[in-house]
Amino acid sequence: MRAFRSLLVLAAVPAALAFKSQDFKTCSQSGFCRRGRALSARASESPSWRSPYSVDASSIALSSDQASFIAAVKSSIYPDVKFSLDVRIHDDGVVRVRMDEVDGLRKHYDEAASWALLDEPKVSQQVQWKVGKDGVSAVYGAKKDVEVKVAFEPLKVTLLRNGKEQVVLNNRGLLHMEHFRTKESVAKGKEGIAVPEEGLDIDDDAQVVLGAHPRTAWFEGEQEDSWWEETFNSFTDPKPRGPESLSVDIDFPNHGHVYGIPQHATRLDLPTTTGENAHYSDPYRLYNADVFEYLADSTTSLYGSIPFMHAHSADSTVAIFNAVGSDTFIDIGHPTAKSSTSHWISETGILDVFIFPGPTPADVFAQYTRLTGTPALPAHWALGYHQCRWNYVSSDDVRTVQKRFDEEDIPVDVFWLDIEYSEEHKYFIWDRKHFPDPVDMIKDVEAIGRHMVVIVDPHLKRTNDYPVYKQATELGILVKKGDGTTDYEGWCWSGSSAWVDFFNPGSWDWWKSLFKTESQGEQWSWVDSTVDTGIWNDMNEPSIFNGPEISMPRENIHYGGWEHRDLHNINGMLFHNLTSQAAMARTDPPKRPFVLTRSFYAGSQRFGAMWTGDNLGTWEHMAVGVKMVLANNIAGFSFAGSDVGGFFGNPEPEMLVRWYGVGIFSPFFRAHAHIDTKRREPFLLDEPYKGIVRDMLRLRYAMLPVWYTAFREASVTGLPVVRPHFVVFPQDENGFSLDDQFFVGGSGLLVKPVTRKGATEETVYLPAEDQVYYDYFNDYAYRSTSSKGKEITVSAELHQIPLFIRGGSIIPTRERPRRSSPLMKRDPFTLRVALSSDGSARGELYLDDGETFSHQQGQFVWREFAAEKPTKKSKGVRISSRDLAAQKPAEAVDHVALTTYDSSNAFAKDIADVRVEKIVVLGLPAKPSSVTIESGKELRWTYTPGVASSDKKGGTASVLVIRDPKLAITGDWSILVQA
Ligand code: NBV
Repeated sequence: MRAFRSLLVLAAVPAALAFKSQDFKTCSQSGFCRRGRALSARASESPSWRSPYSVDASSIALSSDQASFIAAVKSSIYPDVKFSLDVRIHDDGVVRVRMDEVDGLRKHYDEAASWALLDEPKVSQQVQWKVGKDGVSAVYGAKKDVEVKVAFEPLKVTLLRNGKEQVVLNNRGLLHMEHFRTKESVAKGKEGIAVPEEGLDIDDDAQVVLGAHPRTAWFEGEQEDSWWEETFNSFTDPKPRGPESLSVDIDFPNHGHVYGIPQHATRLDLPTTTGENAHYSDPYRLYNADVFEYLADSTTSLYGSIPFMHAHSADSTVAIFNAVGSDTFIDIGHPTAKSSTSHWISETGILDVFIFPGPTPADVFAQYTRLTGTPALPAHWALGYHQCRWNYVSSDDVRTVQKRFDEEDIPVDVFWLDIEYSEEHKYFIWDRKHFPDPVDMIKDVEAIGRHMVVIVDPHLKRTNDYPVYKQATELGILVKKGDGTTDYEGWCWSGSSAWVDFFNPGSWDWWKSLFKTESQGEQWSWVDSTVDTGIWNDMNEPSIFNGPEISMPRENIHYGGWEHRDLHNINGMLFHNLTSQAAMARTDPPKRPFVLTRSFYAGSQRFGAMWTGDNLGTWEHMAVGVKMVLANNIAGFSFAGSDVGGFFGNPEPEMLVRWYGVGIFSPFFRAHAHIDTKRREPFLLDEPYKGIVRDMLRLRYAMLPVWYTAFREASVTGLPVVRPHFVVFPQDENGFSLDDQFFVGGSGLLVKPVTRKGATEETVYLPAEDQVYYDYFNDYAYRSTSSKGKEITVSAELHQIPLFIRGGSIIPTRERPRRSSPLMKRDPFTLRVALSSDGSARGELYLDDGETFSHQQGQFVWREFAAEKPTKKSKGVRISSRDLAAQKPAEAVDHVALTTYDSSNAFAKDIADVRVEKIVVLGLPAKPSSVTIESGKELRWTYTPGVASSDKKGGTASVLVIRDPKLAITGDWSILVQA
């Protein structure tokens, strides 16, 4: 009945079911992209092509501290149009290059960075620009090895390290900012330029070369291609402002790999879109879109956009962030195996590019997240398992599902409600027939520390009996049609709908007040929810069934008079941002909010989690989901996952089991399914599948300390929670294209989830280093060598996941099976000490209350475990625990640099009785003669010697198990193993 109801809604939606990838533009169907690519084609066909843009040397104005400069830029093509250039170097060496049109007919959208950035970065006081004859340059960096050069003619910005070019802007002369013009001036031919019959060309002196039969044409192409209007399918975009696109080439000489620019369903090491052997014919597109049944291998745009790209080689990592919020296409090429090119074509906006000098991946993460923010430290429970479905249809349904999990002893932390909880898709308003007791239902779920997440979509049903819509209308905060005054109306789940303009500050406090769980008097608020209810933001691209490309008409008007086209890619982030603030504003002091978003932009990592949208239940989607999560992680947004099981379709048990194997190693771990699919909660599986999934879930829960510790690190340093090989081993060329195996934080855990049907074995690449890698489950020790790394083949039957501990790591786990993560709060720890080839190891553990911000006031525990040889020649080991927080208080937690740390803070005291119950030492070279704690007291232990393989290249490691050493997890201690 419920499914039927939603199908009725679907049936009422004209185009809803038809949306397929052909409903989205390719480059050749998009005027500005055609113009951008045509420019690039003309440039590459003409050997004498030179950029028409140059800096007017006489206009250079250094700031009083000489740390930045502005200059006038002109184009030889349009001598009457003026541009300004602003170049500055931040404290941490990041270079920002801005160029805008001056005194134009209108303003280009220049606010993208202000939404993405945490705050205005500080300009370095150490840098001094030198103005020369041909350009301006600055040398900086601790070793004075970085140089930025801004060449005057043509305009070119180059970042060099040790004299070597790393990033070059306008290297190929594709920079072009279409100036604003009027139809009239164009009609009069006033702004035309003369071009020869054989096409436009520019000689070495940046002069337009006139052919024998000149005729008027445009730098943008010989015709006015989609300048004033553009039709796609049945939609016509009136483009009232005319052409205003922006093209810029950004090249990375000396870097053979580029990564990033999520979200695309493709490989991590981005394949080419240009050049003779281009892998894809269409550029990567960034235009947030709800693509129905998206392809598992494509450059088409998806739900979110992060215009941030890494370029990598064995000796350097650099990156760029192109702060633009409009539709953007990106061509990628590798003119040689060791260099990369990129060409960015955006519909609107100013040039605002940040260049990150690296030189390592870790440096780039620090530089990028200093700018756009580190991922928020999630609530601890949010790292548990999330059970979702479109839809759990009633309170009873929710209660039954929860009961079944408990009966089968399957751990779960969160139950989700999709859109059918609401009355007529008026979000916040419960369908009382099926959910008569929402608060009681939520409280039942919360009883053992579990949580509910409820969906709140951005489309508001246009009916005055919906207080949210009514108030938004009265406040005048809805997105307007192209006329700038009439509220825009579109079609979505709720039928005829309107959208709040979150760019309007007038909407912010109102939106926050809606989520208050106490009555707000006149003002409507969500009293039928709890302060711990998590929120799910879907459809925020925005998805609009009857809109162009299933979204909002580009000519719609937002606050400040900006067109939707200017800020389309930022729109979803604002909804997420405000919802996350609203969730936080429910209590004082606030709790950490949990808000999941489908649409995102650079900076979204500050507001919660994302998922990869409506994937299909296919092996290809399972595999590409891993790559997409990695791509998001290296783009600053770590809290990412894909729908386990696949959203569409009915996965067979083998596929579902493998998908759980992927899910338990995703930062965000949620199973979800379309309304038309069969129920597939893990308790419904037959044996052996059910048992395997239960074991996998228990493994996830056992490893929560590792995940939480990784999230702490991400929230402070910006290092991703899941890390591909190039991040961990930036010099190991064999790993640069690897995207089906990865490391979990800095823990030393290396995993390769199995995503192939019928697999019984997997090959795993062990990085080029002299190191031992231990199989997590059977302690087999594989040795890798520094010269070339090693490919190993391991058993990967359905119940197995290739998982290794890198020698030199200490892994803290909690091994008692529980029904939910809050029940583990006082559980003891196991430490797995995986000795490196030189007999040492280290690891970290971070703990706090998992739900408030008290950690920012020093309420937390951050420990370091170390294993070292007591003496150089010893075959034994000393294992110790020390207080990392006391050593590095300033680096301990996000957002505040603590000056001191009090190890007897209330949180630490509260868990003072939490013990280490077991220590497992892998790879000890000899049987111990004694195992004692400092006081000399002998501990209980057993030792199983290692067994060398016949080729002596590996073998099962020796295992020493120390039982119940009666040590506090918060305490300083050391254990001496003598051998
Ligand atoms: O709200 C219904 C679904 C949701 O289950 C899914 O996760 C979202 O990605 N939503 C999309 C809308 C309709 C999808 C066909």
